[in-house]
Amino acid sequence: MPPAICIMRVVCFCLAACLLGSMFGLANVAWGAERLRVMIETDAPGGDPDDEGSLVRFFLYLNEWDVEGIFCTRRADQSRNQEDGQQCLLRFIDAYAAAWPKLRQHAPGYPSPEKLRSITYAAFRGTTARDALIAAVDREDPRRIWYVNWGTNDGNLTAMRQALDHVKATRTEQAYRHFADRLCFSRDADRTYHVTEHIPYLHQWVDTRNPDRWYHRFAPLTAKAGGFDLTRDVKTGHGRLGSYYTIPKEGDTPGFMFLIPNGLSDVSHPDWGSWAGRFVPRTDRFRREGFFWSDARDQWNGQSNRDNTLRRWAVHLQNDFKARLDWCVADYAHANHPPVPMLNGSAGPSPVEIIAAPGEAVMLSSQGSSDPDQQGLSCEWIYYPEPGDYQGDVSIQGARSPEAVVTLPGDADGKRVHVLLVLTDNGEPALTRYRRAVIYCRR
Ligand SMILES: [Ca+2]
Ligand SMILES: [Ca+2]
Repeated sequence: MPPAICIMRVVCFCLAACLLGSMFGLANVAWGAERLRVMIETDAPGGDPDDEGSLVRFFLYLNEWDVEGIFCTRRADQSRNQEDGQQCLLRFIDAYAAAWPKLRQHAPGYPSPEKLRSITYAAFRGTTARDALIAAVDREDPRRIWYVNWGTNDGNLTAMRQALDHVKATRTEQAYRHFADRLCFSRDADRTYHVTEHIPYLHQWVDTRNPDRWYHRFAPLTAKAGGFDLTRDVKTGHGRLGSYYTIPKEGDTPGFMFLIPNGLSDVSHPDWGSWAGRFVPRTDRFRREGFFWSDARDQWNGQSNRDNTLRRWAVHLQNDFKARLDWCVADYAHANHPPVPMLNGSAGPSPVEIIAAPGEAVMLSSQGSSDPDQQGLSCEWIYYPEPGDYQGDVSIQGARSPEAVVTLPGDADGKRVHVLLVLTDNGEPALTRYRRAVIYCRR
């Protein structure tokens, strides 16, 4: 088929896929359509100072979401440095305030320090945190809230549990279940002061901790990726916020990394892969539709293991962190900004859905992709079998060209094939964004 006809066919199929998406389970794709509502709960400044590393990274991505709550669980007598959790967070917000004028030059959407102060709550004292969470869930907004728990201090109830307990005690069973269904939860809930008894009613749950302590793998897999150097790239020369970074562990970081709309992640599909790794449906007692945990494996560089689900993106995510630390202190002209990929004429981070017949050649094009710094761009097209349901080989011609041709196997009828566009600029550090083609093979 001549390329022009093939492109037209792909465009037509894209439109058809949009119309028919729900038939194929491809509806409800969240990216591009809306900013996520996000809340975090942190046990900073605990005996383990790793939350303070995660906080540095989290603050640098605040432009990506509508953050509506920061809940602190440590009392002063439970902290390692005599400040309670709220005081710790206010200290971080002061450091963010110093960087805010610069950050705003680099990307829209960074909330004001005043806004952040107004949504930072002490969950260990009174009912203000609980009530704020309830009010946010009750607010008229079609979007659900992602509640990312970075650990709740022993003996203190998580704010989410306080809210759910209260709603359960004061509303009808139906109203309680509706309330719980407005929440998506990230990280673990194993212990009783977490939300185990409410878990069955939550809309979605991505456990970035279990099984086998996946959260302990973040630092070993990323800390030195691409020559990353904590002292040089974070703790010195990048302002007060970077200087607050503690230890390279960031066990809670995966809890929000998969929420970053970089074209790779899709919150509706944690099993598609992200900067937190890839997640699969649970197989334990919490097995239920919409519940995932960290038990995926990727075949990559000749090996199949769980680390690959994160390791394959480690350089990209650390370079992105590095650039954002530069944003804290540099003017726009003296820092790098990520490229903006286009896939088959479509902008935004959402996947492009294509329907094509088995045996057909599908053209994928990055034409129209750009870089805000006018840097050169390199394209890579990756067949990513694990998120799809066709496990055999798929050939890609032009895998390092701006346009590629994917030949669908003859025996892929009824299967979905995932192909990623990985677009990297040649700035310093080199930055990467992605687009995903989900090709549904159908005769
Ligand atoms: Ca923690
Ligand atoms: Ca750039």
